[in-house]
Order: sequence, then C-alpha cells, then structure tokens
Amino acid sequence: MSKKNKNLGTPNVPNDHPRAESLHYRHKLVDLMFEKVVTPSGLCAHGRGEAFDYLLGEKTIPPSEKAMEAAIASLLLAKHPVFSINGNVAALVPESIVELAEVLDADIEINIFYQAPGRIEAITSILKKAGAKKILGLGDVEPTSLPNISSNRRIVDPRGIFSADVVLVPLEDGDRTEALKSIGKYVITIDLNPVSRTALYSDITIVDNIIRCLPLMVEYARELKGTPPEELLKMVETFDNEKNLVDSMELMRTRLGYLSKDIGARRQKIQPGANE
Ligand code: PTJ
Repeated sequence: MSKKNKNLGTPNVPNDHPRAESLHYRHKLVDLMFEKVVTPSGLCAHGRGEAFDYLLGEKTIPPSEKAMEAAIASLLLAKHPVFSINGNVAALVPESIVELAEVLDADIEINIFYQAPGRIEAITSILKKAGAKKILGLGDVEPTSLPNISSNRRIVDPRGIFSADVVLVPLEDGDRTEALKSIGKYVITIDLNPVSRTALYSDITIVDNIIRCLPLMVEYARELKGTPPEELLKMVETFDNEKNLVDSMELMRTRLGYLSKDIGARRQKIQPGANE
C-alpha cells in the first residue's frame, strides 16, 4: 500500500505517514475484530501477508495480472462459480467482492474457520451493507461436509461450494484447498505467500494483496465479459500456475537483492551520517 496523503480518516494515523494506507487497513482489521468480523488469528494472517507484500514492493506484479486474467476467464466459463468469504476478506474488500460476484453471476458463501457466536451475523451485515442480496453459508439449510478433511473447514453449503465447479478461495488455509482439489473443483486463490500450501495446490494463484487485486479483477471481469468462450478457454489453458509462481518468487528475489544493495543509501537518508 503506497498511496500517500490520501485522506483515510483513520484516527491516530496521520495522512502524511509514509505507511498511512497500510496502517489504515491494520486499524480497520483491529476494529472489525472487536465487531467479530475478523478473528484474532486473522490479524496474524494479515501480518504474514504484509511481510510478503513488502517483498513485492507493495505493487501488483505482471505475473499476478496474468493470473487475474486467467482467473476471470475461468470464472466466466464456469457453470456455477462460488466465492468463499472469510472474516479477513469481508473486512478488507466487501464492496469489490459483491461487485465481482454481480458481474460474474457468482454466488457468495460465508465460510469461516473460527466459529463464534455472532460472527456469521457480523460478516453478513458487512456484506449486505456492501450491496449483497444473496448470501449462502448462513445455516438456513443443513450444511454438508467435504470429504478428505477432518477440521471444521469441511463444512460447506450444499447449494454453494459443494455444488460449485469453480471456487474462489482467497486467504485460505491449505487443508481446505487440498480437500477441494481432491473432489475435482477448479480452485482459484489470492495469496501473497507464493509458497503456501494453498498457493501450491490451487489451479490459479494470484500473488497479490487482495486490497489491490479485487478492484482490478472487477475491471478484468467487465472487459472480458462477452469474450467468445474459445478465447476464454485459451486464456485458461495457456496459463501455467507453476511457472507463474516461480516468476513471482523471482521478482521477490530480485527486489530483495535490490534492497540489500540499496541499504547504505537508505540508512543515510533516514539517518544522515550513519555511514560515515
Ligand atoms: O475468518 P476465518 O475464521 O475463516 O479465519 C480466516 C484466516 C485468515 C485466519 C484463516 O483462513 C487462516 O488461517 O488463513 P492462513 O492459513 O493464515 O492463510 C492466509 C494466507 O493469506 C497467508 O498465506 C497470508 O500470507 C495470505 N494473506 C494475508 N493477508 C493477505 C493475504 N493474501 C493476500 N492479500 C492479503 N491482504
């Protein structure tokens, strides 16, 4: 997150702070944790994501744009696309999730790991405020279980993830992704960690911050809607997730190399005389 001097209106975060936008999202997650949308573990997950984002230079990299294009193409080709929404996703990008689902005619299913009284209701409320009309995973029908997984990540809505052909599972634990793959779902994820199990198991991994990439995915969806299915299929078939993950890691490595060479100059800038 690098936009400066934007009025974010976050108490205690001056807009001219060099990391104002990043701090704004941290405060937002903390506030929403007290409202039960986000779980305390969600804060840890966000911190892990931030560390990887730093290695990307907090920018959307070309391999991620490629992955987004293939992801949108596969969602447009899907018979029943479903988005799995946890607390962090609902807190960070509620409007974009609802807009993307609308453009792609996808279902939204709230699917959380840390079950606690009031959480589903809090997430429902944030999604409804963002304009969601239909939300699955609310327990109004008997839930069903994914095979090959013992934790409560197995519990899904029979009308949603269970019957989907393509599932978008952003910021997700590897067990769920592995279980979804074992029953033949086509899985798309958004994960800043290119070596997480979810990143490795998924058919398409978008290595980007969900805050940056969801609005871009909405743009791709609007652009690609109406593209002939043969062209969409070509975009999906020519996409190579393994190569894309390697390319993303190479860019992180290059940036680390650049940062290590530049460290003297950066120290001098922050602390004049440091190298004398
Ligand atoms: O709301 P709940 O109860 O379902 O819990 C949600 C969390 C996030 C706690 C849960 O799904 C979880 O444990 O996730 P993990 O296994 O920590 O995986 C989250 C992944 O998302 C990690 O690889 C992070 O690097 C990545 N990540 C975190 N923040 C972002 C991110 N990726 C993209 N954008 C982010 N903003």
